[in-house]
Amino acid sequence: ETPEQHAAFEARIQRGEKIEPGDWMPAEYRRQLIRMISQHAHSEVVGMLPEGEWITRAPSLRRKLILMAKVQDEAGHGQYLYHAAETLGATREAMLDALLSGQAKYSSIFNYPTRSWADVGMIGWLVDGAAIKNQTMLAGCSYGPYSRAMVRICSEETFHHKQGKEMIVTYARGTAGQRQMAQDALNRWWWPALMMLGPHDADSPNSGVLTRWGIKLKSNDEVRQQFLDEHVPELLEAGLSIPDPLLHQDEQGHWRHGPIDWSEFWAVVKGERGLNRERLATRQQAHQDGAWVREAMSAYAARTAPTA
Ligand code: FAQ
Repeated sequence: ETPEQHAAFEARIQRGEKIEPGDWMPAEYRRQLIRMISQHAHSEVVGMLPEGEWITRAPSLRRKLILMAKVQDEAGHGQYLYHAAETLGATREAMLDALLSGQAKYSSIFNYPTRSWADVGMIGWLVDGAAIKNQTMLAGCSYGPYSRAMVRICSEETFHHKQGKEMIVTYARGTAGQRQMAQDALNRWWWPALMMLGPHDADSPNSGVLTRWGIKLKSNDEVRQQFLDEHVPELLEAGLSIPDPLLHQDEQGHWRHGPIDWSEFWAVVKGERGLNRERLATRQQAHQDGAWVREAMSAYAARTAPTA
């Protein structure tokens, strides 16, 4: 890596150009993107599990069809993202090994349990809502394949967000039991949803370089603020109460939250709290169950490969 190559790269970033797979890039730019995109892919794949558990227990055929389509979308998102990471030289095998062996990170939010049907709606409203805020920003990022994957993923997640909101608003206006179920889901998902957008800016070691190279266009706290300003009024309008006694609006009209329990966040990220072990066991089993498909595909590919 020469200083001239670095200078030319920085100038391209300054001009707002997209960096494409064959282009020269600093090793650290490549490393950061592989880290972030593979973690994101793993999150989509593990993200199928909390909601997937409810497919057989959906309360109507309509809700069941919507949930099946949503979970299938998450699998597709994982695929686009693994492909985007592959354009940087990461291999699918290495990424899957890292996930299955527990070395790789994936979003903290998917280590929380889904205890009731309303959790499915609350994930759509809050988790997809937070993911969209983060990913709309990433759709403008400097790496072409990642930014383009985000455009499609965000449009699909907008449907997920709407179905979640529609479900929770329906229950919030329903019977006392349904209202209680929606409120209970909000009580459990509110803080994890705020945490999933990452540590405060002062405690975010990767943000500096990601911002400088146009990968992150907004900081963790800026995205969290956008999430709050959109979601707080809508949840209150639905008649739900937010489990934060210090939540208030400042003079500029922004919603401000009380202190976040980051010790819980780090314990969940490290797998010391929550369902990390169960999630990985389910993924390992699924991988094992799919072995025959991989073997059949390799055998077919070997048989149909053109002979020299
Ligand atoms: N969970 O320096 P920062 C979805 C780690 S997709 C676990 O601030 P950065 C769709 C971070 O990796 C949700 N670890 O990191 C869906 C780093 O550790 P490392 C996933 C976390 O990268 C919906 C360390 O903390 N979305 O929900 C988390 O600048 C419904 C220091 O943090 C993406 O992955 C966390 N929440 O900012 C599916 C989007 N936060 O790697 C199913 C792409 C931070 O140095 C159902 N990623 N850490 O060892 C990003 O935008 C960024 O990576 C952030 C973190 C914003 C997540």
